[in-house]
Amino acid sequence: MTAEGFVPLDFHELAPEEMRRRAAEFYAEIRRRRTVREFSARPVDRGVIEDALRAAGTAPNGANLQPWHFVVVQDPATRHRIRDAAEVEERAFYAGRAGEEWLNALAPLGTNWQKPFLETAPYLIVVFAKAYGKDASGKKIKHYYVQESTGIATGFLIAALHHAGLATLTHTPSPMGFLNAELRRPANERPFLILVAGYPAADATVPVITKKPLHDIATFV
Ligand code: IYR
Repeated sequence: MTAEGFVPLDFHELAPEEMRRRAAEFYAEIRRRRTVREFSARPVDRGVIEDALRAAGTAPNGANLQPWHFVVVQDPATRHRIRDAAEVEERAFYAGRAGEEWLNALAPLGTNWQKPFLETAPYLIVVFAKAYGKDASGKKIKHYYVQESTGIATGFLIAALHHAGLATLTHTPSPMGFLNAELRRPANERPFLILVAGYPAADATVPVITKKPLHDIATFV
């Protein structure tokens, strides 16, 4: 993990037309990504998940300390318990804990407290952010930009799974502390989100939403 000197950058320069073509091609592919809430139980090759996690692990991060851990949950009994625990929190959230403004913002998405996908989809990837590390003797190692780093890695993971032809759902039961006990993760690991991954159900639908145009999300100065 620690740098051991420097090597030449493995940079592949593209011709300008090729660069434009690839930029447009990537946008065309990534814009088709949709958050899916209805999953098929069809199995997915574990190697695809492993490569997507390897891709996530290449994300830029604070001091290259790689402050994340991914727990891939396939076991049906564990998923059943995660669903039960998540639905307890979600029930309270949708019954009012979220507050009126938040619930109004979510209304167009058609979400509710029920989370059947936590049991249907073949994989739950529980992303943990490691608040600090530990060396061999148990001494704390300070981590930097933990949330940013884990967020970037999760973005890579979502893009990699989409690129591989799978659907995902970023699920954030709130609070998520139960995931430490359920998955026996240490206290320095904080649940970040659950990424549900698999094939969409054959009859899956998604809400009609729009993305802001470039001029609303970017300013060139
Ligand atoms: N955790 C809830 C609520 C939720 C919150 C946001 I912000 C969303 O974009 C979607 C859902 C749930 O998972 O239903």
